[in-house]
Amino acid sequence: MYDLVIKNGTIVTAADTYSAEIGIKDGKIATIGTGLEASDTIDATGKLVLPGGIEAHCHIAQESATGGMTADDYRSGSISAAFGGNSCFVPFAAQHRNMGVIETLDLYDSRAQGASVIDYGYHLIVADPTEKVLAEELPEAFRRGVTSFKVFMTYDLMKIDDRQFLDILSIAKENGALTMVHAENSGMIAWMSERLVAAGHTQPRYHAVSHPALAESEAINRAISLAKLVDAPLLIVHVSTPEGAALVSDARMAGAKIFGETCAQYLFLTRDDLDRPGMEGAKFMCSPPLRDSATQEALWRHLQAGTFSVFSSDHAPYRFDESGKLAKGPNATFKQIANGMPGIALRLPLLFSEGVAKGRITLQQFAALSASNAAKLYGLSSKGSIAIGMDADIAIWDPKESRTVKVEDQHDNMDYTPFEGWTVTGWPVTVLTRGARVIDGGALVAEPGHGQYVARDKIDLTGYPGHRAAELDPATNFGARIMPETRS
Ligand code: DUC
Ligand code: ZN
Ligand code: ZN
Repeated sequence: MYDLVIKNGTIVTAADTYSAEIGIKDGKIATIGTGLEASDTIDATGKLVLPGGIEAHCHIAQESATGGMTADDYRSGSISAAFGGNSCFVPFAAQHRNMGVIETLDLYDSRAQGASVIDYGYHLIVADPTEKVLAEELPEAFRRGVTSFKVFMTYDLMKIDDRQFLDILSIAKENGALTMVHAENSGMIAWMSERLVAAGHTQPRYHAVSHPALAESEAINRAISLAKLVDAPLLIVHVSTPEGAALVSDARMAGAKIFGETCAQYLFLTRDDLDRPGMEGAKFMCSPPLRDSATQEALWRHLQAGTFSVFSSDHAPYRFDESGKLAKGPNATFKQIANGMPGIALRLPLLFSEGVAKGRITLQQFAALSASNAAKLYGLSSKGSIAIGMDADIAIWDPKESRTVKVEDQHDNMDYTPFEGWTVTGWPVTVLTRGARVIDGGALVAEPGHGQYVARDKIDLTGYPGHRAAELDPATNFGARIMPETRS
């Protein structure tokens, strides 16, 4: 009756842990019960059966505004993600200046189609919000199932100003989309960088100095204020400071439609990693930068307390050679080195090992952070849980398996991992996307092209009272209608 049955495992969802069998038919979870029969069986004795991970922040086949290309394409990036327990991912499709949004999505479709082994969607990066983009192309992107738009408050070739930010927030709100923001104060970073470089402080470690914590908290405060003005949903990506996390937490407590994400590197690495000999520190450069151990502890507490809806890798792979980190030579200043590090395969094993195995988070929190929250927030309605009718996107974990991370065991296109030598306990051994094995017993068994594009739904804001700015409310602003109605 079923195509596949998973037997003898312990099912873990964001709500429960229990023993049952899962019957899969036509790529969906058809039943959950006992005594199920099928021609194909997975014996999950001693294993945890979790929703397949959803990696919601990664840079795949993406060129930067200055032309550098990430080392991973949709084939290698998706394979690496799958080995790390993910059955779906949502990389970015990056609009650059003078590019259209639809042109951007077509380009990324051509890069992803036939290449990915797991299902995928895109967040759109908006760097050039022309009138046409705002009026026609963002709504069209939304109709194509691209229901989240990322903007930058820093980087000369990417950043938008506050007025453009308000335009995007309100168009996104009108359509039911979620805006995401890279929140750092551009002027502070430029000012610090100029002075550091002029004084000869050019090594990778000064990257951390050039991005003060205040640059993040100022920008997060401004971004939240802009979102509150128009009562639009906003997700602050890669929050790296306690001050930034507190702003997210306060806004959420007040009922605003504000969401937060943090990433593995901010919990597991510190700026001391940037202070390695020669150019080695370049391997640990990302933006916002790594902070300190007190920050790690504070971010763990926010993760435990629910400030962060999403926990991501921000996989931004640039090799430690002329194609990546060393493109501007071995003596490049920190300003000339690509920002980002790999991590798509280790996000979940690290979270399991340091989080669940060490008693910092529950299995339910792990399921929520690995898949369920991202599915809800990003409109992946058929994914992110183990329930009848959902896609059979499943990761089977051996909670006892212990591994030491080595670059030669990785499946991305990278020549280093920032987590070299870490020992992790708990490992995803089998991964299914829509009922088909992608990873089986630790080996890749799916072909590129197995992964399909997923058109996402609008964001569900049920339960968020939002923020009513008196100046935007016709009842208190002398009847001025400034915001369009939200489409249903
Ligand atoms: N922002 C990201 O989200 N990823 C890599 C670098 C950056 O600035
Ligand atoms: Zn960013
Ligand atoms: Zn990123």
